[in-house]
Amino acid sequence: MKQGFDITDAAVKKGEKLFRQECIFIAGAQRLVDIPPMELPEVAFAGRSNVGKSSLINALTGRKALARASATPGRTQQLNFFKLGDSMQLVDLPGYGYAVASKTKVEHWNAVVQGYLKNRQALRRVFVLIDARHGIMAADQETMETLDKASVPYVCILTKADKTRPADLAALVEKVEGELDQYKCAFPKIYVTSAANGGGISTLRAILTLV
Ligand SMILES: Nc1nc2c(ncn2[C@@H]2O[C@H](COP(=O)(O)OP(=O)(O)OP(=O)(O)O)[C@@H](O)[C@H]2O)c(=O)[nH]1
Ligand SMILES: [Mg+2]
Repeated sequence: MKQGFDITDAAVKKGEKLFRQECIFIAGAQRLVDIPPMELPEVAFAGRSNVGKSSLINALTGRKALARASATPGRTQQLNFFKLGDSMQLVDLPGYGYAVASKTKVEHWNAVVQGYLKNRQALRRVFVLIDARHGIMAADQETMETLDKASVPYVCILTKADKTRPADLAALVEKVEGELDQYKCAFPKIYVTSAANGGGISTLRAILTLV
């Protein structure tokens, strides 16, 4: 078991307080030039298409449809910026590895997301979401390498934990944490969540107070 954030009762309470603030949609950017000015510290949610980025933002904010989620991959087609009180901005990124979209579209999204991740000075931390049934895949590795090169710290989050058996989940956590050793800017410990049953959400809220 790797050393993680210090999630005390006080940190959990602080996290709940952080997310009791209103969270509002402020902008959707399809191109780098459309990205809103930097006002507050930002945290972004990255990951393969359908991994559960939008659902996780909804679970954190306690809103059912703040970020639009869908069973069909490729739902989020722009960078969506949400302002959480006066504390921070949450950024829902389009997913990568969405094979059904045209090649031109995929290349465009990759360029916009990569451009954002590399150049955004307000970006404090990225959550790289990984499906608890699949582990780290090639597209995740590429993102993590981009973040390493840009020196942006990131935390890997396993999503959809409700879809796995506890023993499989424990084995995957160990495997993924082992793989993270080779990534310079990855937080060594990973966190497990389920937007479906709320597992891990209060811990993640607490972690967000430490940004
Ligand atoms: N069982 C379960 N399903 C989930 C969970 N999180 C998301 N889903 C489902 O997975 C599908 C994709 O969720 P989204 O939140 O839209 O995924 P996304 O990563 O935003 O996808 P893109 O916008 O296409 O990149 C939806 O049908 C969600 O209901 C979870 O924790 N458990
Ligand atoms: Mg989405």
